[in-house]
Amino acid sequence: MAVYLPMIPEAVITLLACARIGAVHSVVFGGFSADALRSRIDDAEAKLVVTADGTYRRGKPSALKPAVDEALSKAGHTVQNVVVVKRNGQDVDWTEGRDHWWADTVDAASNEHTAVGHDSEHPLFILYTSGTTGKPKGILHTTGGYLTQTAYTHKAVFDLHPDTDVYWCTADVGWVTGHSYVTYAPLINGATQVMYEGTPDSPHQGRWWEIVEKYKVSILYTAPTAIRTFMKWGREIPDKYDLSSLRVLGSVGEPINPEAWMWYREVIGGGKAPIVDTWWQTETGAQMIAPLPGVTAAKPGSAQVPLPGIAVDVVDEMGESVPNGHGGFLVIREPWPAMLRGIWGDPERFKDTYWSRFETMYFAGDGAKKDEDGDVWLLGRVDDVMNVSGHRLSTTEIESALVSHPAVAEAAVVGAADETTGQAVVAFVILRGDAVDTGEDIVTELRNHVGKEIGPIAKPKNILVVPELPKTRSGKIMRRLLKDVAEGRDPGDATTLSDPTIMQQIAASLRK
Ligand code: 7RM
Repeated sequence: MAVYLPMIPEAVITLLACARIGAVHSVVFGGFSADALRSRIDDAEAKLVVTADGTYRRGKPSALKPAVDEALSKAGHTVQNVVVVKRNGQDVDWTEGRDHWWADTVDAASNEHTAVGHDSEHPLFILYTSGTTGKPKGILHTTGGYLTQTAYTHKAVFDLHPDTDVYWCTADVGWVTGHSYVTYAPLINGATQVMYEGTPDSPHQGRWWEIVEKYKVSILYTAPTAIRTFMKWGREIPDKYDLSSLRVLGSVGEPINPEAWMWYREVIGGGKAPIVDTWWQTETGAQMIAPLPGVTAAKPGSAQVPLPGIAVDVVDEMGESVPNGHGGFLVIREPWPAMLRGIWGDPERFKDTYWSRFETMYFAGDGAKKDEDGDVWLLGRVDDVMNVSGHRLSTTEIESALVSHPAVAEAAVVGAADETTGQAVVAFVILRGDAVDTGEDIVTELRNHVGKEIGPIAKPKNILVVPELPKTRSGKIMRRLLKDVAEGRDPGDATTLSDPTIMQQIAASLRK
């Protein structure tokens, strides 16, 4: 069953209703196109689509139903019914017999329903995630283990006290975080939670902090990209609100650089709320590496320790465990409850992607290092690891160095092919609003700054000042597109960007 909904309670209700009867759901993020929706409907052979007439974006109505109509306009699909939530009241086209209003369907149903019992390995959902090829992978999760690990980690990692906490995870239900930590875990644990449909800058840039103050949010779970955006907007904005209810702050989705970590802790957490940097993936289903608040002594920038029972390791090219102080590939040596059970309809790809790089180990696709204490530091996807003159350099490490300079708001680094050095470091930076772009001077200063922070080898060959960075709708920087620009190619497919015009903006600013 395909779900194409905005962040409204009906999204959570629909997922839980599926679980109750044993129907497999496949949520397609509301920002994805009609084509993306159709290919996911086809891949899973969905019979039903649940959608809404539309949603609101920055206070203005924004349609959803037309994309469903377009996706189903070409014959050959498996969909029999479409259920439509009336959300923004806009006009919709209607296919008699196929389309049904949510209110008509739900109001006519009985208030009583006995949950259908299932085997713990009964499929719960499929969620598509991008891989190294163009075709997204349908990650399959089942019921018992997935629910056990999401519920346990939610309670332990956020120190959840359901009777007193107000929990807010800002992830959209279209991503795995919105499945595990908005839909399933909080409801299993009886948490009181905030669900927010809007954007952080509408009607004003203090919106999130206004919500925290109003509902006395005590646990906030969000992504580093959001934190860096707030840093860019300035601390005057959160400083206007009473954030004293916050007691645990979570981070997920990408490495959090120490500067953003410190800002999150000081400005949002009042210098006292512990930060839990949680590493996990769509594939792992639930958190795998994270400090435990009140237990683990915090280290800004490190996800730190595997959760109890999780056998994480860092290995070298040969699959040998590396000693402390060394880097390599992140693997998981033993099965875990919420692990993916396969790629929908493609067992070969499942084996190739996760199980063929190292024998008997799950390969996560991430680079990592163990520090002298054995704590784990995530270094980004291994395809983001550069090799410059035989030196291994992490994009994340250089980005972090750039962002530690007061003039830089955000940075993305790519390794561009280079005749002499193999790869060369190319950095794209957004300057802070109050920093003046002095052209050459700032570039020289930033190169020297990286040289000082990491070493001369890490100095970017080129630093390009840009107005924005290309990001996916879940906030991950699309380095592939930046690599195209850095290597002088026309950037390829940019349709999964949250703002497809960004590549043109970058091109225009480089021409200047
Ligand atoms: C939950 C989620 C997974 C990829 C993963 C990493 C990166 C996620 C962290 C992180 C460093 C973190 N699922 N990633 N969390 N990197 N520190 N705390 O994001 O399937 O969409 O992405 O995200 O590269 O492999 S996901």
